Amino acid sequence: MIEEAVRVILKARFAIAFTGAGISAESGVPTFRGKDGLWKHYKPEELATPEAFERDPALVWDFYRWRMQKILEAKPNPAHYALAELERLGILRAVITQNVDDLHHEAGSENVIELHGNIFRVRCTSCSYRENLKESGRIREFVNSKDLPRCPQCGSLLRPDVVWFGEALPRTALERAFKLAEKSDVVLVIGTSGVVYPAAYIPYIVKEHGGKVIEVNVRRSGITPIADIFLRGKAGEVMAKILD
Ligand code: BV8
Ligand code: ZN
Repeated sequence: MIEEAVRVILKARFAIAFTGAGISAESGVPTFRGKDGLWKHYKPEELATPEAFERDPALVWDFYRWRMQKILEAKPNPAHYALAELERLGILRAVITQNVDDLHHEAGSENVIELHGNIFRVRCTSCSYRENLKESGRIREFVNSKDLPRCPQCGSLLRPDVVWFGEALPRTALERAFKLAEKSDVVLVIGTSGVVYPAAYIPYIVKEHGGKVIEVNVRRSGITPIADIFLRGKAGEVMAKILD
């Protein structure tokens, strides 16, 4: 099956990757669903929604600070590096990710579309202030502080620049992702349960336009029914083999 997948990828006219939390599992970043998933201990509705932030911003900030800390300790794994290498070789045109952990950038991927935002970016709940904490060097200050972060421009609460349930995805990112999917003849789907929409449409759009779907996952997912090739296994291990 791996040889078949390599043949399809090498023959591709326009290949993209679509990734979820599973690609970062081997980097030590907790996934959302599944046996040790985040949502086991927390309910998404209690944390990743505008209502939750409205009701208890301190609880939501505790959750995101905890996740920022986990992600800061994480390094890209061979799956992230393999996608960056495939892009460098001109085989992969873009990575469309649901992840907010910035590990694709860290691994060297250039053309990354973040459908659900980025945990290291914050934005003001009132004015247009945005800050990339990695660029401003304020991550440590943010992660270690116990107070609610305030906007330096207008004093209102800052929030994580990620997409919560019930919120629209960033329009430009979503439009770019849909356009790329329409043009793709191969999509490499790695580590997603394929249950969150509209992101999960991406592989379906490739399929509808006659493209091939190659899935890498440790178990079946919402995408497996349309997968032309299903490579059961850990993303890091399978992608390392594909690159060989
Ligand atoms: C929207 C970001 C409308 C922040 C996340 C009721 C009200 C409102 C909306 C809805 C509703 N009911 C349904 C909806 C739609 C909803 C939705 O799809 N819900 C699902 C759960 C049913 N979608 C939304 O709300 C979206 N917005 O619809 O707005 C709208 C439109 C216009 C105008 C206004 C409003 C917003 C969705 C984005 C939500 N944000 N998080 C943060 O990260 O904290 S969701 C969260 O799930 C993450 O973003 C994550 O990326 C995403 C998907 O999860 P996965 O990445 O797939 O991860 P998961 O843990 O599920 O799976 C991991 C997979 O990896 C598994 O398959 C596992 O087997 C595999 N794996 C594990 N280890 C490995 C591995 N594979 C390989 N190797 C390994 N080692
Ligand atoms: Zn402000």
